[in-house]
Amino acid sequence: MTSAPPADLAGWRHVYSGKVRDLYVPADTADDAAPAHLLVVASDRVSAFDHVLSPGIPDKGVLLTTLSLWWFDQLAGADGGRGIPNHLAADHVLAGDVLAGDDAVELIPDAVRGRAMLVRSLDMQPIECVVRGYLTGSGWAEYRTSGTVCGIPLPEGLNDGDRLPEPLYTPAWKAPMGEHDENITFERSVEIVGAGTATALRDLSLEIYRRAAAIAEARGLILADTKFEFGFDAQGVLTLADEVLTSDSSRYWDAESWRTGTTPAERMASFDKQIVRDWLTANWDKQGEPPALPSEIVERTRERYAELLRLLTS
Ligand code: Q0Q
Repeated sequence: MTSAPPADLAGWRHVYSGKVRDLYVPADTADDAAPAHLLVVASDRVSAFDHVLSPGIPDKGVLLTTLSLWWFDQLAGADGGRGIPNHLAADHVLAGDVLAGDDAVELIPDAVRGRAMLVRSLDMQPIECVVRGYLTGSGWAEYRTSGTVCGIPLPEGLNDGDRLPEPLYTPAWKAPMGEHDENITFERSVEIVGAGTATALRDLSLEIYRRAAAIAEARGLILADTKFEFGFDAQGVLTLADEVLTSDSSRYWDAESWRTGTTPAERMASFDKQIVRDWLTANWDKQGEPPALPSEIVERTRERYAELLRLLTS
């Protein structure tokens, strides 16, 4: 289980840790240089309410990375060549090979095989591209008080878990590492990245959501909401980056439960951290450090991650 600190990886230098992932550059990268490739490593760490929880979820890193890789492939292979370009290095080779242009960088080390992505280094855009197909979470909280989501007016009379009339693009400005992202309007995103890029981010995000939601629906799942990150590659192509459509970046519900359930909890039988969030809400006053997760919650969460992967990819 990898809730341990970032691994020492031969050929790579650890440069940053988020709550649940660690970022590496090739070991011989000069401090002021921009490498051609990066290694994004997913841990078994799980976070909720801005805290990294203990213990980690066994195999979470592998389960979520496997799902991300599957989605990148699904989205890249669209009909008629309208695939979504992504940041994965060519054919995502395994350890033992070498990569042209990076001085024979040792590729994905055995220690993180299965939970690491070898990616092309992009000029990342400071916009978290959130798409909401259903009303829940922070969107439901805002709607209850103001009838809007991220300032966008919605019809009256919607309930928690309801499908929105149309998928909503609700961007956030990516604050410096460790600070909170800030919900912004599309117009504000234009001010930050320019009209062309802001429009491309919106249109790509809505297109990817629609394609992914249709794929999920065909497998009995609802993609309630998700978030994407993009960057420009060396050829100036806006490219899908980060992780994609995992339980850490998305909410998935069981479609049958959503149709037949009578309470929000029944309707929104999640495949993400909701089990953890619900347990913490019932067992922690949100003050100080959160309590350790009981083994039953850890195992149920692991099972949901594994079930989501099975439902989508098998
Ligand atoms: C990049 N991150 C995420 C992160 C903490 C990863 C920088 N292709 C790329 C990517 C990607 N993905 C990034 N930068 C340049 N090119 C991704 C948010 C944060 C740990 C791991 N940070």
